[in-house]
Amino acid sequence: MKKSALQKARAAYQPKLPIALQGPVKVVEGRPTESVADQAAIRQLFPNTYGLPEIRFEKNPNPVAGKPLNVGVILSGGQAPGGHNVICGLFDGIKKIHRDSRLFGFLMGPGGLVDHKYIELTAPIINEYRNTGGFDIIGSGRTKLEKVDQFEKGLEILRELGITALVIIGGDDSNTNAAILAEYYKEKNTGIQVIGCPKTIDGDLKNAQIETSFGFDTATKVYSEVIGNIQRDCNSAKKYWHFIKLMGRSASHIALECALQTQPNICIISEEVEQNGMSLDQIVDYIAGIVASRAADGNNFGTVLIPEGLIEFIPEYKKLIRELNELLGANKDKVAAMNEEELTAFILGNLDAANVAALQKLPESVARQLMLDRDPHGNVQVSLIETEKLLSELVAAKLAANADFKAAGGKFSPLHHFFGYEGRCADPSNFDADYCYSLGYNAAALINAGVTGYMSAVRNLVKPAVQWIPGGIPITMMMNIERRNAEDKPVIQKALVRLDGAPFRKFASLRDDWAHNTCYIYPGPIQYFGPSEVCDQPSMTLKYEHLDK
Ligand code: FBP
Repeated sequence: MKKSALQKARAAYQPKLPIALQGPVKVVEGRPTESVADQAAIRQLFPNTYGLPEIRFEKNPNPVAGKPLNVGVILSGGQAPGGHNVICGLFDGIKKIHRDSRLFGFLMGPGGLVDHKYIELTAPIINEYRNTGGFDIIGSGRTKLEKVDQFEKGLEILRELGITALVIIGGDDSNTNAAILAEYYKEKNTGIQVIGCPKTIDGDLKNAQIETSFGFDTATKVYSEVIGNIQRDCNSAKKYWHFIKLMGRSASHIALECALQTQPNICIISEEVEQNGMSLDQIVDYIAGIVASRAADGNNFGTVLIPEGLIEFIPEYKKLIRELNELLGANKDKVAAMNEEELTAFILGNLDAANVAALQKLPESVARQLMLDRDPHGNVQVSLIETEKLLSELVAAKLAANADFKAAGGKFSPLHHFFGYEGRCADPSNFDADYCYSLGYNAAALINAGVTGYMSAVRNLVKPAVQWIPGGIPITMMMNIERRNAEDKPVIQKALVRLDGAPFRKFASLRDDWAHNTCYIYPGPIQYFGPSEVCDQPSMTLKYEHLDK
């Protein structure tokens, strides 16, 4: 395979490990844990894996010889920079424990386990993928592992290959499934351990124990580079308003991080919209007000960052989505047999009148997305909703009716962008390269420690990598009960932007200045070689959150 000059140089990068993982480790157990909420219900659902202690690894001055480990690995869900390094770290970790250890990769996500599609990951394969972006080493998929027959099919192939531990690299939904699988395999006494790894560019898999999910750092740096470039372009020609939608599902972490890095004129934070009960019209008013005020100063240009999940947080649409989810969830079989026309008629005939009205106010394409498209975990596919166009059209209509805007010579020429896929497979930043490699290496240590139902956790991330603290967190500790597809389900609690958190507070204290004055920052591309303050900085979200600790 032909390689770019950077790819060749990057292949030689040796990711940094926490000092504790640089040799044999010993396990230090914390106190028994409780789930973050709904303790009685979670305990009942996970009788074999509930309440386990947190684990920390420390250097072991008296190591014992390790045994060969046969391990399986799965990449689950959306791509995130650094996934390959998790696998490389896992491979190196199990080989360090015993040179005869073997790693098997299940192909195209959890479906590979169920369908028995796999490859053995050997050193020549692993070496091709060190420090590279993408999930192409084994592919990824969104099959939801939740049924007993899937667990049993998985068990067949795990037994056939002599695999005694499975590592699932995924987001909140995939790690929830990892916990369910761990419980099942423990209950059945299969001897198979299941370990999760916190992946997602969205940054919403974090809590008191997991400081950040991997991929967030690189993806937001890529988006911020491009937003910075757009800002420089728009500040040069001074004639366009750029409406930029950013991935992130429900949470606005990506938009907030990019705002902190680039200082746009406007950034909407969905969680704030919800807290303030803002209607779509009020959001449009807010944006149009800033466009008009900049126009009055002769600035007919600007940037607006929009989190992709915004619509789910506008109260009238939140209500609508909740009723839609209940309706579709409660009629799964009936709905599966309907064509699009029948389904639309069924939905419109069964929603309450206020929700039908809310739906009918939306452009047809947006209404269609809300009604019809769900991913296998039941999430609305917000990345497909063109919120950036919806908002700019409504802002244009508002400004057309604004006499002062016209009198001030105001002009409004919007351009639209959606950044998501551009950043998900970028070569990992040094931070993500080190973090991911450490997560994988740490997962090997968890396997060697014999635990199951744990998430690989590496903490103290604002410090240099050698000072990071490796260990494991029982996944049940992060769980609560939520309503999904018309049923109460145990799930890992999603982390939304906290309005009382330092990253948001910083943004809120500066945004008026950014709106009216032009304060753009141009972060430039990710740097891999050079001074540490340029190459090794963690995200601003992580740094500000650390101030809250
Ligand atoms: P995960 O939650 O699986 O990490 O997905 C991240 C994400 O990139 C979201 O930001 C986005 O909404 C979604 O995937 C897009 O899904 P798809 O890759 O199926 O188009």
